[in-house]
This record gives sequence, C-alpha cells and structure tokens, in this order.
Amino acid sequence: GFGERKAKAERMFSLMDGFLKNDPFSLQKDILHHVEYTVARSRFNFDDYEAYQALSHSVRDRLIERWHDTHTYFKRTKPKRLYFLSLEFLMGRSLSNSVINLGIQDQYAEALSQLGFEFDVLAEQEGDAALGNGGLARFSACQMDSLATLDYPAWGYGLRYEYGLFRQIIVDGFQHEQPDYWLNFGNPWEIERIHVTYEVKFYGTVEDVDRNGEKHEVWIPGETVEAVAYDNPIPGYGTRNTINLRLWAAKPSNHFDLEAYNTGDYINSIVNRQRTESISNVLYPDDRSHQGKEMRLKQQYFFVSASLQDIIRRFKEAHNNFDELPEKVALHLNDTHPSLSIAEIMRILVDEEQLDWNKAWNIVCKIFSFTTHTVVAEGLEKIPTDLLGSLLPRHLQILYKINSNFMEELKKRIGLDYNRLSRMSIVEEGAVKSIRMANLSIICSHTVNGVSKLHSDTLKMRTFKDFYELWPEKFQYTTNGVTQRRWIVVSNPSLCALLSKWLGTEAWIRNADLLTGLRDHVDNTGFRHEWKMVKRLNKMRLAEYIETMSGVKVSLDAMFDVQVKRIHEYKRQLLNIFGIIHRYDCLKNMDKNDRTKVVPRVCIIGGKAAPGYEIAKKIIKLCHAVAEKINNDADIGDLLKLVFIPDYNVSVAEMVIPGADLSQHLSTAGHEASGTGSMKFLMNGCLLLATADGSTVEIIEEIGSDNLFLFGAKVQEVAELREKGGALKVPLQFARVLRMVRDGYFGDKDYFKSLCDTVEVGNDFYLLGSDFGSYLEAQAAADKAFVEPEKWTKMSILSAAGSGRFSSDRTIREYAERTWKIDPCQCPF
Ligand code: CRA
Repeated sequence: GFGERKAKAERMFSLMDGFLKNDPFSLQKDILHHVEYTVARSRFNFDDYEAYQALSHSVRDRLIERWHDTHTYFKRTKPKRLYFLSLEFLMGRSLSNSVINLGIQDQYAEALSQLGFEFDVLAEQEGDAALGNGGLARFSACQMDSLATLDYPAWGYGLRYEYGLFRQIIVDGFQHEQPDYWLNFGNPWEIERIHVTYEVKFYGTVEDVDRNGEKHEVWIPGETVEAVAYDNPIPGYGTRNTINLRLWAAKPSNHFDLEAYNTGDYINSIVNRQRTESISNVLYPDDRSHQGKEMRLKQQYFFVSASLQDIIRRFKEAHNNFDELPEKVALHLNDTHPSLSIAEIMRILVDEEQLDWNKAWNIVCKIFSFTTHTVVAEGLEKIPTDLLGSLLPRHLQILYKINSNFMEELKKRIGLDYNRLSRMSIVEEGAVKSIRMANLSIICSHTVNGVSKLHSDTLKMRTFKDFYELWPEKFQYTTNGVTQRRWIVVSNPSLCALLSKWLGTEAWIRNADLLTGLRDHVDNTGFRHEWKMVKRLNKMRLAEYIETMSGVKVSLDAMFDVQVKRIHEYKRQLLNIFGIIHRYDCLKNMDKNDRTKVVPRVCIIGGKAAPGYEIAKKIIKLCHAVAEKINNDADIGDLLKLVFIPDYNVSVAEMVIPGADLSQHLSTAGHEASGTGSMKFLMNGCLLLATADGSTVEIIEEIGSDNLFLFGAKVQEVAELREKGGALKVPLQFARVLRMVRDGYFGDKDYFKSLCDTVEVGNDFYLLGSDFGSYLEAQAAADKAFVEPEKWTKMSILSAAGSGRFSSDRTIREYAERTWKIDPCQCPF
C-alpha cells in the first residue's frame, strides 16, 4: 500500500544522505570519487582530461537529481506539455553552462583550485556537441535553455547522430571535411535509457483487414529497427527545473528474422542487419536544403515514430481519452523536418487506436504548430512519392487521403480555380511527383509561425499567399531570440560582471528587458571606461586565438571586424571580401601621409560550406588567397589584416563574438529569414553593419538607426533591381575589384572564374554589384565612428541596452502564451 511505499522511499532517502551538497569540500569529495570510480584513475595521478571527466560526472549527478524532481513533479501535476520536435540541436559545450545554471560556479571554482586545477582550463577539454548545421539548430538549443529557465513543462526530441557536423580543416586555402565522431571519449551529459526503446518499422505492404465487418487498411511492415532513448538534462537558471532533451539512437532490434539466419551465411546477415541500424549515424551537412535522399527520409521517420510512441505512451499513462489530447499535448514542428508526424499520428489514432478518421483529424489539427525557417519556395522540402511509397506505404495513403479531403473542402471555399488548387495541393504533380511538406504542415497546424516580422510578411505575401488568404488567422510571427545565459554569462564573464554592477542586480540574467537600464549610464565616463576595458580584454583573448590558429599577429588598436556564419551566396561573404580587396587597393594607391588617418582593421571571416556547395567553397579559397596577399605585404603592416577562422562552431563563437567591434550581416534583403548571430553580437556590445533584412529590421526599431551601419537595397526594391538585369548600374570600384580577381591578382585565375561569373552584371542574382556603393559608404561611416572612441562606446552600450527584446526568453514566452497555450510549472525546492 501507499504507507509502505512511502516508508520505503523515506528509508532510501536517508540512506542517500539527502541531496548532494554543494559546498566546496563536498564538491571535492565528489570529484575525487568520480576520478577513482568512474574514470578509474588513481586520485594521485590524473590529467586535465580525466579531471574534466570526473568534474562533469559530479555535475551530471546534480543534474540528475533535479531532473528526477522536475519530472516527478510534472507527472504529479499533469500540466499541458510541449513537445519540441527538431532534427537539429547545436548544444555546443555543456560544462560551464550547467554549473552556471545550477548556480554553483563559484563553489566549483574554489573546489578545483584547492585540488590544483583551474575550472576554465578543464572546461576547454570539452568538445562541442554539434548535432546541427547553423542558425536553426542553435536556435533550438537557445529555446531549450529558455524553456527550462521559464519553468515550462517541455521536452525536446531529436536524433543522437554519432557523427555531428563535419570538422572543417583548411589545407592550402581549401576546405576539407573531417568526420566528427564526437562520442569517442564518452559523453557525460547524456543518460542512456536502455529500457526506453521502441520498434520503428519500414517498408512492407498495406493489406485490408476486416474489423467488425468493416474493411480497414493496415500496414504490414518489412523491416524493424530499434530506437533507444538518450536523455540530456537541460537545467534552467535560477530554478530547480531541469527539463529533458531526448535523443534517439538506432540499435539492432532483438526481433530476429529466422529466414536470414538459416541460410548458413551468419556473418553476412549480421553485416546486413548492421547496415539498417546506421540510420542515426550521420547528420546531413546541408544548411536549408534536404532533398530526396532515402537515408534522410528514414532518419525523419525514425525520429518521428520513436518520439510519437513515447509521447502517446506518456499521455495514456495519465489520461484515458484521446479527446483530451489537445488539452494536454502541444506538438511543435521545427521546420518541416519532423512533419511526417502528421501522417504518423493519424496512423496511430486510426489504424491502431481505431478512432474514426474525422474524429482523429479534428484532434490532430488542434495539437500541431509549425515554424518555418525559410524564405524561398525552392528551399521547401519535397519528398518524391516513389520514395515515400516504398519506405512508408501506409503513410503515403494517409497523405493522399488528407489531401483529397482538403481539396474537396477547398473547392467548396474557392471554386474550381485549378491553378490555385494545384498550387495548394500537398501533392505536386510533374516530372517527379512529390509531397510538399510545407503545405502538409500548414494544412494541419493551428499556427504557422515566421521567425521575424519581415519573414512573416514575405510568407503571407509571397511564399504561402494562397494559404494566407484562406486562413489569415493561422499566420503569426514570433521573432527569434538567443539566450543571454550562454551568450553573455558563459561566454563573456567580464561583461556579465560589469552589467550586474551597473544595473545593481543580476536579475537581467532571467529578465533581459532590464538591460535597457544601461541607457541611464551611457553618459557616465567611468562606466564607459570600464566598458572599453571589457572589450579590450575580450579582444586580447581573441587576438591570442587568432595567432595560434593562423599565425597572424594582430594589433589590439585595430577595429575587429567579424563575419561568422555558414557560407552562402545569399549571405554575401563575397561582398565582404570584395570590400576588403577594395580597401587594400585604396591603401596601395594612397599617399603615405594619408595612411596615418586610416583606421586599422582586422577582418575576420569564419564559417563552413556545405561539402557539395562548390561556389561556397570557392569563396573560402578566395578569402585565403586574398589574406595571403594582404598579410604578407609588409608595406601594409597593421593597417589591414584578413584572417579566416577555421571550424567555426558554438565554442569558437563564444570566443569570437565578445571580441568583435563590428559585425557584418550582409544578406540580400528578403533572403535571411531572421538571423540570430546578429543578436549575440548586439548583446556583447558589438556594432552591426547590416542590410535591412530578417530580424535586423526589428533591431533597428529597438536601438535606432543611428546606432548601426545600414546599407543596401530594401526588400521592396530587390525585385525591380533584378529585372534590370544587364542594365543594372554597378560602381566602377566593383568592376575594378572583379577585374583584379579575374586577372589572377590573387592567383588561381581559372579556379575563380566560375565564382566571378556569379556576380557579373546581368547574372548577379544577389545584387552584390548594385549594393557595393552603399556598402562602401557604410564601411566608411564605421571607420569615421571608430576614431571617436567615446561616440563608438556609446553606440556599443546602446546596442547592448536594446538587445533585451532578442532574448529567447521573450521568444519562448510568446510561443507559450500565444501558440502552445502552456503554463509554467515550477518544481518546488
Ligand atoms: N539557415 C534561416 O536561414 C534563421 C534560422 C533560425 C535558418 C535563418 O535566417 O535565423 O533558420 N533557416 O530561424 C533554416 O535553417 C531550414 O531553414 C537557418 O538557420
């Protein structure tokens, strides 16, 4: 009975000696315990890596305690839960973030120093968890941090790739990709749940079965794989709540196939079986486009099937009627990657739970919300029906049925406008018949979110115009955000201390709106002095890193000008490089006396190119070729340097961003759905040089157009400029720079030809030529501001002061209240 169980629990708790203690002495005992019994090294002989492992395990113990309490509390109080479905999470490192969120950073620092170690040195031992590509994936990670901090009863679901995003190495200026087998040395931040497993099925056929005299279609699958759960605790800041990120790994299924093992070819049947279990092995390295690959589709379904089985099981444990599903469960589709969930949940409800189709459909339409992260229609995911039909035959049928019902309803609403009907159909006819995942997601979701105001306008007016006209109320926007815990507290401790000192509170760590309080001090010279010192410290840290990575010595007095993000034509790293060439050309042709007036610059570029994206790879090579020329020109010296930072990832970002004076966000207006890098720079008091694209439009509203350097065509002008084609006006300077590259001034003439062709007049889709003039003007304005340090510092302070709106806490609160309709559920201490 209950009394008995309670007595047992109390006895266990007393055996456990209560909760783990966090004073430095207890922490030391725990670390040494893990050195000896987890890492299995002698307490008198262990190196930094082993110390990191033991340290992490002691942190993990504390996370587990809170994880248990949080989930016991959720289970007891049964709030409506959010399930955040995403195929990508860019978590980066966990150690510093965890101890900061647990609030025991100082205790750990002291404990370690008494053991003769330095916390920061051990933290450097950790590798990045890079289970994602770029902005979308890092945004997922920031949202998890905010969900935990704001006490929302949420779970993240994803895939546990064994190979994360490739490592970028540069050989002779060219990008090479190296596999990121990140689990090699174990991962203390995950908890393997060997008992939480589900079977995921593929292939096979659909057969008719008789159910109470009625004919029903049922899937008879042909292949089974097992999904095993790995839980990653996500601690909130200033709360006991610690939520879960559950990642699935594919494992051999214990269902064995008698046939295969009776043919006498035992070894080969194991090898074959192993192949089907490689589903979760590798992350696809393309940012924004995933098209028509069978393994990718398998990954998506594997992820969706395991997650939904888990979610439905949890729901059924607490509730017995599917009518309650919409009150208890919110499912969020992070882009279309998890959108097979829609077909899968219909299959579960109709085929397995035997609900009537219409009843199931009504429930399903109330639980999904969808965020799309792309702008261009070509970037939207499509799945060839051939592929889908062979891998998931029953799901294809379900999708056809959803579509034919939708088409019927639509005809009633809009009549027989066949063009519009075919544009809105889930099924795309044509050379390759395929399923449009975005249309499916829009039809089934109660809310369709854009990631910035501008993006949402584009969705309504262009990309999904037909749907907007049908269901205007579905279309919302929730501007992206980033977590100030990682992007200030973890990555910029000196700024963190300065903010708390001058705001008189640490409360901004949970409420970033308080950063506006910095505006009150902007005229205080003492404050500005400290602000400058913090920037200088971070520039020193970055300069050291640059020297070790690239051998280039840079001057701290120079303006550190940074562009770090995935390499894409639309992000226009080429515009930046052309600007640098122009600057170099001007310096070379300048009178020696005039050179003394020039603002010295260190131009820093970093980012990965998708392995198959040739033009992006050429941009990287050009950057190195230009750097080689400039950095070795003794005549130029410290006036201009160009460095490429290899293998840009979350932990590199943590160092680069705080050290930047200026950061560049150059996308052709209308192409960057939001952009989140800019928000991190803003928080760190770095000035932006940017086009009026994505979330920058809202940043301008917040900090005022005087506090950043804006340039380039506006969204409304882009189409018209493109139409001009060969008649487009391009400044002479642009033509000159292009000529230099074409003529082999930086070597590799033939190699760069196709790159140059992409920006030739008449072919310049991203409008580098027509934006070049105003780009140079914005750069000149930045130079002018930089020579007035007091003015610059004020702009820097006002940038950080206006960054509060771009905290992911604001993003999550908006989603929670407007879209997911979930309430905080705080686990009592
Ligand atoms: N590449 C957009 O391009 C946006 C992030 C997060 C992107 C960015 O402008 O900030 O998403 N889109 O919303 C994307 O991944 C699948 O589409 C991105 O990271």
